Amino acid sequence: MSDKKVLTLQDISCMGQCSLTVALPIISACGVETIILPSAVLSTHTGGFKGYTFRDLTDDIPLIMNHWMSEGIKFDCLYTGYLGNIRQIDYVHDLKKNLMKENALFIADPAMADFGNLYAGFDRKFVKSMAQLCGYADIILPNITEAAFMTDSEVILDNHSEEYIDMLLSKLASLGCKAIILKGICYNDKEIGIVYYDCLTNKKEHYFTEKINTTAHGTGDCYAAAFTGSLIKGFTPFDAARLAADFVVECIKHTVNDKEHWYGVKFEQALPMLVSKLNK
Ligand code: PXL
Repeated sequence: MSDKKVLTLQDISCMGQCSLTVALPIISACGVETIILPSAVLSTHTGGFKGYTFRDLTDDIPLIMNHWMSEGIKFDCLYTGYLGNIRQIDYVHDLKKNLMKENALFIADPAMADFGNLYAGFDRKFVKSMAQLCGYADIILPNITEAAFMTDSEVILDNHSEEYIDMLLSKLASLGCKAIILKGICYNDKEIGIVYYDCLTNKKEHYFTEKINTTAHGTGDCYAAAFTGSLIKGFTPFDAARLAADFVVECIKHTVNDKEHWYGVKFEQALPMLVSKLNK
């Protein structure tokens, strides 16, 4: 029996603890073989550094794909994160068609916005394209801002009502995805949580953790990587969603008191906790 292989397409932000520089170590630490397809190389992420470089690798995507096809290489899971432009989104369809085994899982994290704002360089057209891509996914992992943007809804960042969350879930489901993990749900100011929603059965399961009052970069990427690794290791989607939430809290706790570490979370120090809970 061969071990499962995850292909992940997202950028390398050389400095900044996000996208591939967290996905590869985290999924690998889960014990899962991780194949990377870098969609761009940036000197840093775009969320606070000034004057970053951006080497677009869009044209390499079909070349790398064609080589893998000629080698007969196929994957059990495709996990997409930050994508730099609409052409990259279009190539995801080709990767899915040409490199995935039958019944492979497609996990789409529409990493493009947070705290009510789009990341630098994205516009309405990109959001629309990302929403369409999410329609083809088995599981999508939007935060509240991304969910609201993809469904043309009002962005409400805290004090959520159940009606608001249900409205977002129902509009996201109508994109066509099979399941949703909606992140950043706050029904009160002490807890923050996720909901796992199965679009086929309408089953909804919540999980809450303590809310630490800070804004942390890259936590969505840490969440998606821990979720993907745990799911491929055999956890149910809801158990993987819970473990990923606990992991992110641990990452934030290791970071929150270090004012100089504003650009990411010290996920490395939380990896032992993730691995030990995975192996319990
Ligand atoms: O963490 C998401 C992310 C990934 N990649 C790049 C980013 C960001 C968020 O700002 O700028 C390049």
